[in-house]
Amino acid sequence: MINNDNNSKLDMEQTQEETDREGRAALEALKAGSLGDSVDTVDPGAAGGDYGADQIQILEGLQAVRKRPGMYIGSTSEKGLHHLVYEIVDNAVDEALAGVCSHIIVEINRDNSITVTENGRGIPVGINHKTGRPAVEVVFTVLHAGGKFGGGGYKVSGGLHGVGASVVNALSTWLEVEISHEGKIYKQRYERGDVCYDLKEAGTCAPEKTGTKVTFMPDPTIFEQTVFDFNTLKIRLRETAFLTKNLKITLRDFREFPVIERVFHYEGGIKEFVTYLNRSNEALYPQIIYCEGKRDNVYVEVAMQHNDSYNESCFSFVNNIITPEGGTHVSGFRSAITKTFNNYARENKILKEKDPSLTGDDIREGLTAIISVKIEEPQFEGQTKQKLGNSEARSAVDSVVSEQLTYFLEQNPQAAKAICEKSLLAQRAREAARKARNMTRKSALESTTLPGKLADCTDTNPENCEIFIVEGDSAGGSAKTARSRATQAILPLRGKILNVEKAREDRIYGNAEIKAMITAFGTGIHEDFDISKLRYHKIIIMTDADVDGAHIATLMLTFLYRFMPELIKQGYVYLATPPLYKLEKRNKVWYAYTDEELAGILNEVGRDSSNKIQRYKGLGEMDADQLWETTMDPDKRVLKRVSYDEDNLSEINAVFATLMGDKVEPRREFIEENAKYAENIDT
Ligand code: TTJ
Repeated sequence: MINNDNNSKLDMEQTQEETDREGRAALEALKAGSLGDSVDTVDPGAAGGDYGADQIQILEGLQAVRKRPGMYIGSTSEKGLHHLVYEIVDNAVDEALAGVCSHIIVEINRDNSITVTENGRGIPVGINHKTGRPAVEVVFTVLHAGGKFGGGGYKVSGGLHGVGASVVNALSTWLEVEISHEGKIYKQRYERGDVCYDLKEAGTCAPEKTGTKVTFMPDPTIFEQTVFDFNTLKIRLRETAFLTKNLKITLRDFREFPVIERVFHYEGGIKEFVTYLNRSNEALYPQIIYCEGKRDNVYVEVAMQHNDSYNESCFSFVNNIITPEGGTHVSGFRSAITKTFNNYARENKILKEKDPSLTGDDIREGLTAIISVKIEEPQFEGQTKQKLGNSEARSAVDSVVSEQLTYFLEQNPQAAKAICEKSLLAQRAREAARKARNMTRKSALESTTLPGKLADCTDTNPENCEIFIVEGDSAGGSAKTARSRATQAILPLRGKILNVEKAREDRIYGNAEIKAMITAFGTGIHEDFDISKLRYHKIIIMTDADVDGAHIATLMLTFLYRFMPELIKQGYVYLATPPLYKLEKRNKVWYAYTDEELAGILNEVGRDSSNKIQRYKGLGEMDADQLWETTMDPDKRVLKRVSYDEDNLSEINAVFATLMGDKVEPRREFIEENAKYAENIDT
């Protein structure tokens, strides 16, 4: 494949065919890349399981973990399964942070076990005096022993992380650890957390070699499923590498032939993270602003750069763990940049005396930033314990950023001017948006007048209600005829909706299709968003099973993600799956939703000339009865729930920017990377 800069002009030109291919591949890649989808039958109550006092037993050691795995790793879903890997890797990253480990290798073995190898000091093999057992055995068999003995360092103690290697051991059918130390290799094996044999010498190695290797097999009787996802690990390990500059992380998948290998190694750390996040946007200035320092035992690192979009993409981390709800470190960052830019703008007469100050929102328009703090004893607050509470983190970030950003602006007047000018435009646009929004609120949100095109349902209990967002007036007509009037509402959209990735708020509020959706949902948006006002508990995007349909679905998801992310996060958003084929044979009818399914049906009924196969190109080709039967009937349809994992926020954000932005090359790269998942629909 040709890949050089001289060709980039040519690459920008795309044929219609390529654009079409992309449309569909993009939605599939979006699903594969970060927005998971799952099938309708989700029972949120099933995971819990209540237990009364009489059932509470005193459990010893690791048996407690096996009895209540969710308490230690959050869940036994795919997410919990992957936590096992992060738990082991985090121990190795701690070594890297201590400056004694430079390379971590994570391998998915053919049998779906995981091997983590690192070149740190090696877990101590000497006898731990409290227990009389080798320290390594204590690490793997005693709950909350943690991985470290003495010596400060920034340990992870928030959320679900830092529960310790013993939890991984307890939830594995077997686990083996090998430590290289002073020319010897020490080894121990455990099964379901129990020691199989005492720590033994199992070979020799070069005398200067040190390190730890852990291999574990997740227990299939604990987890819903035990197949590791390469992509999930890739996203997380790439992030870990960005957050730990100079650490090299290699990920290999031995289940594939040839073996897949990815290496993540960033000398620039979070500076490169910002470059990566901005890869699909035009930067406003070439520099990455970087601030680093230590105050009050809080180590602060911030990297940022504005792009020419209107979205803010700031991500914060505490001890390498993402904090989706922010906290004191983020408020310190925000107050520092608001203060510093206003000071600069006033001093340089960009803001006149009478001008109102820039708001934080104005300054953060188009800002991509990583805020990373390391702190010895992080305190997490809030309902989900994800919000940093330490007040010293606020003052530390504020101080480091104020000081170094002031210096940067003085040294880089062109970048400073570009940011101030963008912020001023944002200020004006925001004023216009406020007016537009107030109009929207008056004409639509505050009044009870629902959009004219909405065919609402009669039931008023949102839990029972669903709304189909349907592509095109004609399919909308069939859907209105087909629907179950009591609980199903239909909102037809004309043509493609506005790409919110490329528009400022004032234009967005002026868009009729978007206004109709906002009013129909009932929740409002942004700071006015109130999920308790949601009028339907299922928002179902129903588009043609072709390239345009996929593009419209992606536009819809982009709008929802940017304006009402909570709807996706809480699982209210679904994709309908209309069939691709109809097969008629001797007055009987089958519908197939994939090529494989069609092949399966044909194998069953026989391939002969009495088969009448119809390939559906759009919803419009089905009459109301067919549409009901195949796509809308709650008893027969398949819905895909769109969801995302907050741990992957930065990736999801960049994915939308990539899919909906102007740059062709990053989009092509993204789709190619996820092509494995996309190719089967690209026919
Ligand atoms: C503790 O202080 C003395 C030197 O060794 C320190 C230590 O614990 N090092 C250590 C732990 N290196 N590597 C680990 C480790 C690596 C993996 C992959 C998994 C676990 C549980 C620990």
